[in-house]
Amino acid sequence: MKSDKSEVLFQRAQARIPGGVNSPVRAFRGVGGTPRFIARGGGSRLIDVDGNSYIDYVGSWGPLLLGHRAAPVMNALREALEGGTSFGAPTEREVEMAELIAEMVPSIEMVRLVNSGTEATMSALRLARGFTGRDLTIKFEGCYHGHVDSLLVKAGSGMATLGIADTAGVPKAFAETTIALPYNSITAVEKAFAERGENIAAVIVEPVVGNMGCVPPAPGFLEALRALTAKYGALLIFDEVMTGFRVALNCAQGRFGIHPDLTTLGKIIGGGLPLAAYGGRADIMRKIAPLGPVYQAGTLSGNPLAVAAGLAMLRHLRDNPAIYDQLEARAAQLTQWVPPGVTINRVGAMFTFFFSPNAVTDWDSAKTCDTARYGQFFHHMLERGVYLAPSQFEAAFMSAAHSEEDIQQTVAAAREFFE
Ligand code: KE4
Repeated sequence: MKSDKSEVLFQRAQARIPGGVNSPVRAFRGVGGTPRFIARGGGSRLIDVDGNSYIDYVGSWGPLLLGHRAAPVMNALREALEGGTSFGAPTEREVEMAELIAEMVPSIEMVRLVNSGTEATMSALRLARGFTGRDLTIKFEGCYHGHVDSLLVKAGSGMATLGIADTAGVPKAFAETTIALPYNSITAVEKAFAERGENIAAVIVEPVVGNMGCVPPAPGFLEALRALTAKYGALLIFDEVMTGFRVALNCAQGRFGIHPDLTTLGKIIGGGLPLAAYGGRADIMRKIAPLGPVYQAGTLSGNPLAVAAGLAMLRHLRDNPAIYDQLEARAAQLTQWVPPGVTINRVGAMFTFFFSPNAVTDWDSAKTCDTARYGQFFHHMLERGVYLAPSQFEAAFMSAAHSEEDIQQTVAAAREFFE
């Protein structure tokens, strides 16, 4: 496949944008080669500036559960555009969005809209500290919660891809407020609480990890987090920016039957526009300004266009729950054949082909993967019109727009690599 225009654009981009991209994982550093510059999307497909068409399993890193240019979202945006782009004042749509999120996620009694997953987790963490009066946070190695200073400790996603253990620029004092533990290790969490429980404000967790690749919670792990946080008076924060409305209509918390104190949401709730949220118990959320002493704000928070897209997305999912049966079936069909030397983890419509013959249950096992071979696989698939995540340490996403033919083309291309 020709990539001439992408190569020219990448050269120009690198002159003015660090790494030529506005988010590190897009730079193909994890797999090598030139990132494809995208001209447009449609359904399950991306079309790059050279006119190459790809079956897209990145889906903008999760938001596009309905595929590109989904009719409900596009129609809502066209209508909202007639009214303008931003007001900096409350709107009816924001009330409707808050009510809809509370209806669809029972643990969320009150919610605040923000513009990115990072803002959501940063705000949720500040709120947890303000509510408990404590400073420490437990997170898990290989989990990524956005580029929040104190959470860029043994983080996944782009940091795992680039092999950045801990980012520069974060004061030691900030990093020291974070206790990073192995994912799925209940004993490690019990020990941390036994030793420092009275100073721990919150545990923040990806209830299904996407950011070291897809890693499901071990049986009992989420339940243990719920019990330990309750026992020690810490808050349980489910970071559902990726899993929210992805792994089930009622999110990971509904799929696994856990009631967190706070939840962060993003990606799907914006339908591809910049929209995220944090919410949970009303007694906690009432600590947020202007009601309480924990400050958080945003010029474009609750932006009319983003909320219109998000409302259309969530209403469509609520009114068409059978979409999740289709997503589950298509993702199961795609991951049915397990290539030799590969481990596949899948929860609902998110999955990862790990280039390791061993089980992948945490960061220590994920990082043993053969990332060079993953890079070869990535380019083999790209050349055959299949666009996977340009990193071993990311999840792949199925959308409702992916067809039987897409799955068959993908499996055929993968089989060719291993034969
Ligand atoms: P954003 O600030 O990128 O909107 O969200 C941060 C975030 C928070 N929590 C979870 C569980 C997330 O997965 C993310 C962002 N996910 C990555 C993909 N692994 C975004 C892609 C990127 O960084 O370009």
